[in-house]
Amino acid sequence: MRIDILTVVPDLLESPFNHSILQRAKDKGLVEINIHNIRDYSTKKHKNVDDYQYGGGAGMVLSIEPIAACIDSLMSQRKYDEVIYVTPDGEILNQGLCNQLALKGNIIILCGHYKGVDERVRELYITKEISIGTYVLSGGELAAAVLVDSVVRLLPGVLNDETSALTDSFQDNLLSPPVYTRPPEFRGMKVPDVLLSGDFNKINAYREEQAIQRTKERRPDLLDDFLNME
Ligand code: 6GU
Repeated sequence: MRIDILTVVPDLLESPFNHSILQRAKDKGLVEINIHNIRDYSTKKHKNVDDYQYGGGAGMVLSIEPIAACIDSLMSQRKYDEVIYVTPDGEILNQGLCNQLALKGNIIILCGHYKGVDERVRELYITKEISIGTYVLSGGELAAAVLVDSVVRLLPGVLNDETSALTDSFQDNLLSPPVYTRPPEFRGMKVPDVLLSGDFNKINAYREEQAIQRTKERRPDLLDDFLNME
């Protein structure tokens, strides 16, 4: 998978992809992530990338020209499956959408800033608009980092244990059960006996029951979907 991210604050995307699972995915050649500074595509004297909005009102708007120049350049080099704009008025990201995006080859992600981008950018290039939740961030960069992380970890070969993404919270519409490691007892708090029993049928039954219990308590909205799936 190849991901090209367009931003006016490339520094914000310096670190998130250089550690842990994402770094390993890059090292293995499973994903290539390129950050593009929209400012590099400005033809203005002071490399401006934004302007006042027509009709008045507070806040600057990202101009279409430098964004178009950057996207046109990328599109002249290869075909893209999606051009995603991360924006608070997009479709809310969930595991199902992550799974779909993990099947794509090349994607562009455009990060908004200030009051957003000129509407014509959306009309001309954008194929999908994604929000990471019902709250406002200062810009799209942190949302893009969340999106990339949640998708890249699903690419085959990224996680060590191929089953481990399958047992993630949400993959079956259930939250994950509690987990424990050594020691078996800490300040009188014991690991549940069943997990030490070595009986895998019992352990699996315990985990499913705990997952359902947890989902019932914390996310009853998910449980309805789980029960409809069974
Ligand atoms: Cl994608 N962008 C911004 N600026 N705020 C958000 C968001 C995106 N998703 C949730 N809040």
